[in-house]
Amino acid sequence: MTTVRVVVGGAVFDRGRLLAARRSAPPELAGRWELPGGKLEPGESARQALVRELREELGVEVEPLARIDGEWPLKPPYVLHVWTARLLAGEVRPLQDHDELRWLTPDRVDEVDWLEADRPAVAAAARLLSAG
Ligand code: 523
Repeated sequence: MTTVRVVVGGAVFDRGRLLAARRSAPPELAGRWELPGGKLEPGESARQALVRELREELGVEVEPLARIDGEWPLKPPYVLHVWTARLLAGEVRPLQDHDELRWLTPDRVDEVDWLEADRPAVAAAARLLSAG
């Protein structure tokens, strides 16, 4: 039996908008948009991994808030978990893995081409934002 391995993505909120990040690599994912994040390292919690990944990739500090219900399959053995997070400090910049960042209001989240696995969590995040 293979144990699933978690990739954590962040639904980062700031002033009523959701952050979308366009991947620059690998070639098969480049140009698609995601909730930024990455694989958990050994011994790390999802919250810790999210804080680390967003610091590395975007140069910001975030506070993870709550997990969005659900788990979405990626290339085995990986599965995607998504947490909402609040921007604490800094301005997002595409330092690693991304070539464009966009802040989307909830009515506009469908304007970018999200990776398949992210779509249900993006819809849930937009509902949370709309609900205020
Ligand atoms: N996804 C995905 N959605 C999403 C993330 C963060 C990741 O579908 N929001 C997929 C894309 C990759 C896999 O999960 O197939 C691993 O994500 P990646 O490459 O961002 O994880 P890293 O940065 O931890 O990977 P390494 O470069 O291998 O360390």
